[in-house]
Amino acid sequence: MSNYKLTYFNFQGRAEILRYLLAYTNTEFEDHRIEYKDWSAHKDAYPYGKLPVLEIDGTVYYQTLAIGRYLAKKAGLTGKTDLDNLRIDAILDTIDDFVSLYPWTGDEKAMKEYVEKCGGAVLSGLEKELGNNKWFAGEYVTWADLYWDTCSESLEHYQPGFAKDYPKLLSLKKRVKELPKIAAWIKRRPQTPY
Ligand SMILES: N[C@@H](CCC(=O)N[C@@H](CS)C(=O)NCC(=O)O)C(=O)O
Repeated sequence: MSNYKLTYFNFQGRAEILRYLLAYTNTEFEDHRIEYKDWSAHKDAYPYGKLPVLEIDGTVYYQTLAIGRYLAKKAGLTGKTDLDNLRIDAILDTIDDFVSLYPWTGDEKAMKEYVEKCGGAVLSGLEKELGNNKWFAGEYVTWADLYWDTCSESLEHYQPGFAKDYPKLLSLKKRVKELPKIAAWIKRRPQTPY
């Protein structure tokens, strides 16, 4: 069995999708967390000075979505066809673009303005893509559903109620959190404010 070590900061953030995917397959992993205040002493040791990274049997892999796609394949959480994957990947990228450009500065005015300016198009687009389906892919769950939950959780922390006008997206979050393996992870994961 391979040895997994996931390194990130001591919060959910970008690494949480990877923790979800590992938990979903009951994969044991070292959940290595660096305190942000200590980061400057470690930064140079990581590819491009960024986290998260996943070490698999001692080899370091980086970029959340690349690692996530690898784990999602193993978890059976990718699309069933190439075209399903094309659509799922587009949703993942849309969510990722939105969170990547979010001003994670704690500056309330900047965060509010960003969601006002860009949030409507993204959130109403995602709500429309989901429609009355249970999952973004339709009948079956994929890691795009999980990514929506983990990313929106961070946004919700900084801007409570940011998705309140999108009930379908909110009920999708609930369904993700009720997946037994995810529910068990949420119960046992280290408690951090976000
Ligand atoms: N696209 C990259 C982004 C990585 C990234 O920007 N990570 C941030 C944390 S979310 C980081 O390492 N920040 C510390 C720094 O840049 O010094 C990924 O998804 O892995």
